[in-house]
Amino acid sequence: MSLTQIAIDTLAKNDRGGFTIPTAGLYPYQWNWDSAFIALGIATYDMDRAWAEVTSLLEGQWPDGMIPSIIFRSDDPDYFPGPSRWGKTPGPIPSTGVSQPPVLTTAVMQLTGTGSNRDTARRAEVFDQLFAYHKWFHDNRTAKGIVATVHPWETGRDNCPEWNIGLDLMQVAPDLAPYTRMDNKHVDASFRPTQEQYDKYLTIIQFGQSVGWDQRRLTEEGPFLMADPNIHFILLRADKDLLAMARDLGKSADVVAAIEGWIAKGEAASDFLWSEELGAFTARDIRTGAFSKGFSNCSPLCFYADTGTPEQRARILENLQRIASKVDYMLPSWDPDADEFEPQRYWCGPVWPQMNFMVAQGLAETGEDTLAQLIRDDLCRAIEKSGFWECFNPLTGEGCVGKNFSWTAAVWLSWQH
Ligand code: 9YW
Repeated sequence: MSLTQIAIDTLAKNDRGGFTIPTAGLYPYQWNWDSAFIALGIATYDMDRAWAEVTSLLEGQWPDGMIPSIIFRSDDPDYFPGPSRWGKTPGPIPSTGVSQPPVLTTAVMQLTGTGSNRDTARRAEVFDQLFAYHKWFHDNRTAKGIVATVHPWETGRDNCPEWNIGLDLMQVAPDLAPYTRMDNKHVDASFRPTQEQYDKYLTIIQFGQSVGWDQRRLTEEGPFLMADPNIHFILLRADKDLLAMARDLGKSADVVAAIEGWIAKGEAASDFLWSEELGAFTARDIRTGAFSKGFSNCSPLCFYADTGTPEQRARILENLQRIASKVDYMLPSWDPDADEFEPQRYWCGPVWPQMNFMVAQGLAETGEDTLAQLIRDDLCRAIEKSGFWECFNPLTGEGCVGKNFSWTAAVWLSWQH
């Protein structure tokens, strides 16, 4: 059977009726940014079903505009922390209390086409909800003028070493309620975050619950507060797409001006994330100003967001060339020359399909075609060698963590059409 057919079958098996789970067992719910990539993959063969992926995700939007990282339409004992651990949340469907990188608007732009064939009816159907989601980031998840994150899970890059400087400032809650991890029952524990990291992740959840998931209080008073280049660049790109959508739909001058303001704020914030020492955009602790210590796979998303100075972009390209000479499969999630590089441990080294997708798109859009092609080809080689895994060892191309993974199948399909 062709890999394209296996990809379609993988997405069909992970379909739970209008929404798609990342993979059975390990992740049995709908995840926010996963659904955006999944929609792009499904759109290559079934546009109506692809659109349902978008609208089902929007069904979980909170009254304050947030779209949570996970929507719990059931309570699956195989997953922890599920709805009972997150507690009562204000949304229409039980959910987590943090968000994820807001790639949805850019996916909607791509799904609804360009030129005279564009689907303005579908854009109009979701515009207000997308606007409210972006507004939530700019109003409720902003600290010192920078879009912030309050939880490593919100960044989509759970245990990336970027978060260590913020986690080191935190104490595990002395009254942390006991719990049993489920992730390590499904997959090799050496691929997953450590126990101390999990205790801190759960400590932040306990804090969120203690303030009734008031998102401003979580941002201002919570135990963890960092700026993330992943959320930053994805939101900046999405703000630009939202602006194009607003103009296309003839939205009011106030709406257009609000989005223009968010873009100006985002452009200014790129410099905040720039580490001159590393020649990279890195995470920073917002309270202390400390930079993280490595080049990650979201550093080159400056191309995707079309931001950064020519000098900054040139140094990012130099770093990419250096890293390409160290690994067999681009693009590792953490710098192979940095101390905490571990080629099999989740966000400490493995190649992530959705990141290669966005990085390659940004490089291609800005004329860096050779690198874009390398980043596409290397992921395709890893898939051809190992199958549709969640992520891949950048030294060997072996699959890591979850099998039969939806976004890997979706990225494959997006690139075949
Ligand atoms: C977890 C579903 C999610 C992704 C995240 C990834 C992982 C879940 O899986 O987090 O329990 O650790 O880090 O980006 O959305 O695919």
